[in-house]
Amino acid sequence: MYKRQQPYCQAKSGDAKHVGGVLVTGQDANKPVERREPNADMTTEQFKEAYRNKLYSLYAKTLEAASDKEKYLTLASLVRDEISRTWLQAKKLRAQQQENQEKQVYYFSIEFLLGRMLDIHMINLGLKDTCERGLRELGIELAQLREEEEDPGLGNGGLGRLAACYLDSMAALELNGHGCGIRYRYGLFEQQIIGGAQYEFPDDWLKYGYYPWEYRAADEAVEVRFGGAVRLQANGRIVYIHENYEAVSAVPYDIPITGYHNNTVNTLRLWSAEAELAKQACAAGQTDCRNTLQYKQSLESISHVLYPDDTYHEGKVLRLKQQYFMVSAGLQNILRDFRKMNLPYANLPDKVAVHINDTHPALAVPEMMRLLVDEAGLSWEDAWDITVRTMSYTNHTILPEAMEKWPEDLFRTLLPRIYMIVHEINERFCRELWDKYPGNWEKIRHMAIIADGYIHMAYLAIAGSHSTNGVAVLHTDILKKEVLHDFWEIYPQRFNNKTNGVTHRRWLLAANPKLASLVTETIGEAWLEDPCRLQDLTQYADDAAFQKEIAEIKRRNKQVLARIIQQKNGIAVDSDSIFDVQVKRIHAYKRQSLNVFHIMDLYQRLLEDPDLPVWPRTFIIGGKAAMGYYIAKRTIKLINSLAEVINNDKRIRDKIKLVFLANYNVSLAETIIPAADVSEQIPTASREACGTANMKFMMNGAVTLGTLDGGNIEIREAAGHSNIVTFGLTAPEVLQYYRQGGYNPWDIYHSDPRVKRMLEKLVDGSLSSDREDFRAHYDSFLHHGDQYFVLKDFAAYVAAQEIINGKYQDQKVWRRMCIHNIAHAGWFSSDRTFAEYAAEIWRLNEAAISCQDGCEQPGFSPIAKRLGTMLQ
Ligand code: 26W
Repeated sequence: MYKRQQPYCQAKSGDAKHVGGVLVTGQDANKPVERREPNADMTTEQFKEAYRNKLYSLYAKTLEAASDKEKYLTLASLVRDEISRTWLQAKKLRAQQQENQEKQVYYFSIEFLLGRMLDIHMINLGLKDTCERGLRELGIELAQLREEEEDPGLGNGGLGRLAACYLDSMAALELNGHGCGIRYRYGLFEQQIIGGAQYEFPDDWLKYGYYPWEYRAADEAVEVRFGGAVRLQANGRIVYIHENYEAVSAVPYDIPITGYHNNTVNTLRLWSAEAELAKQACAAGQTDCRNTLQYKQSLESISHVLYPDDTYHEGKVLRLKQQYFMVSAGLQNILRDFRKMNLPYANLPDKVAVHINDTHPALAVPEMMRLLVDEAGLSWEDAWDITVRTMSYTNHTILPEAMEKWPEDLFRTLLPRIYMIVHEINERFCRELWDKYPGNWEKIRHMAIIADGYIHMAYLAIAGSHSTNGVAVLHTDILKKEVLHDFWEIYPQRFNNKTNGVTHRRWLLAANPKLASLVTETIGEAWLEDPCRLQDLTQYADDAAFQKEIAEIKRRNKQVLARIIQQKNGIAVDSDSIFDVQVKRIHAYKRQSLNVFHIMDLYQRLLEDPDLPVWPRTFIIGGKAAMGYYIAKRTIKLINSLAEVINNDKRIRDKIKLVFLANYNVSLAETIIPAADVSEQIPTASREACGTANMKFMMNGAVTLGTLDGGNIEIREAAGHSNIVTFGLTAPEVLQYYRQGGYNPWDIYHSDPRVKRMLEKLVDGSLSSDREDFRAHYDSFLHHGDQYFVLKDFAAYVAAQEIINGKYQDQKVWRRMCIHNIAHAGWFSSDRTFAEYAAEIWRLNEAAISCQDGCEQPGFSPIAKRLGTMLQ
């Protein structure tokens, strides 16, 4: 019989520890570790007092008169005050410790999909319960205010959200980790479904500004130069003079990233392009001012909008400008801070780690070279050695169309000095290859950073950094064996795997508070700091009472989602039906079409036999399609057309419903994922690098229905083969077909009547009055070779769905599967992933590494201990 447990162990003090990311030694070390206990000192009364005063000072309004937006901003400003206090302390400490400041990591990413911040800050600062209670006593529901917060869509999908989860883990692990990105004026478009089709609207997320979550640091602005030309001047050594360039001001906006129950506040610095200098140039008569406004706009357009594409490299010059803008501003800022330490540049790799999140920030390699050679006067060799030891790179996709390569002339025109440096890097790299493979021009041309008029950014990132990692075991394997094989051959020690993770604080504690408190009641709260302790739940997997509580919480989360579906789509869904969910960007390789084909087949079978023994099912699909991605946009239309038919066909007596939820983003995910029974993770094996939503579903007790691809494989290993349902071609089989062919979709068309019937329905008008509406799909499956094996995996997928249907109807079995998934989800916390990056790539906490084999001996800081234990 399970019963409530006491909270687990307190942190033990050692002779060195970290406070706010700074190593404290000697006498201070003996002061007890001041973990930020939940703001025990702020009482509910004090909160209510502070809240009223803040409301008066901000809006001179009484509670009754205030709008929800004002009530939200009042609470958020109170939280900001708390953050500022902690941040100031951390900054002061860091300034004091200038010399032996701990190594800092800077995570460069062109996307950060943060989501809303209020809840996470309140949880991390230990304020949530007090605020929620105080607000309720003031007659205000926190849930009501939550909706007032903007959800900054500064990312497309997996890559951007991963960066945000990592920021949260860096702060939770009290690591000195900072983000560097762009403060886009407009984030990822807002998706509206009109007539079943996707329409895009500007994401005007800054219409009310982003107070209180950002701090403008205008005094730390830097200049970034574009265009112009480079003149060489020999005075003792070659000096490269960049002239007639266009100068843009990069103005930083700092977003505080709070750590969980500690005194850490890290910084996400987002750079905004402002044409301050343009005005000065105009005033100084350097530029003609007639169209200064236009000029100003053209300069500021750099940080105007996020490129809404997450798999197709378009090669637009503005995108290259964005990449250089972010990288140059970030690195100038880092070297400016480093110079304050008065250390030789040779020590830079001991004090700074720069991480390149996919190839988008790969210009960090040549820009660091420019700053070290041109500005700091180092030799090329010294600069290169420092650059390689400072930089590390993560690859997030093997899709050829996503691999960035820039036309040489465009690159040279926009970045003349950087082009020269990349040219020199390539020269030296090819010479290194020549030594290894004398005479083998083919291989050298194939690996060259500059080849066939293009600059291959992945090759530049690999050559210019000491670590290249994939994001799941299978993905890293495919990088080594296939996509980057030649590079793995020459740099085997640089390649490593870091399987993705997600922050359990947002995706379980904040998104599913009822489940989180049941878990804490059952096994104590140790899982909050060490998510692997969730494993203690396995002993309750067959406990009827515990199973009942888990099922009850899921049912209530489903009722919440059902209400939202009613509001947004006007569809009544049965919250006792199986909630079968596929939410992610719309992409052919993610195979939303396979999901649609199963639904079409099930619908057909129900028409033929309305008493078919299937448990009622609600299919929920969500996701944005890149604006120029025709077939992805058609897929959204197909889903909505099918939904129209199914949801209004009384003959199947509401046994199945299909819902497309519009404008899928972080906040919607936080409501959908806790309500899911089935997590659809069905990409063509080998195509999905890892996936991270799959981990979030697992953490919330959904059962994965998936192919053996990316993170699904490791989820199966962790949860156990009987707690997941897998199907379909494996990655080696798919790669084999891509290598040697041998797959003809017509074989399936002719051998499986279900497939034939479905494909004909795409073009016979049963789904849309315009028979051409889904012609592109029909052709992609039959006339363009069904690139992603949708027809090939159809039969296995339908069979797997049958298994799900069977298992769900035995709730004892199903609930055990849910509990095992929650219990084994701890390893997929981004805290574990981050401890690995910190120890194995950035070597942040040398201490942590050496404590892996037993942290008991004295002298290991609590953080080192935490990192050490994480890595066991
Ligand atoms: C140039 C356009 C572009 C933009 C973004 C190309 C590629 C990207 C991203 C790398 C795409 C992306 O988000 N990849 C996803 O990254 C996740 C985090 O590692 C993985 O879990 C997903 O499998 C992968 O698709």
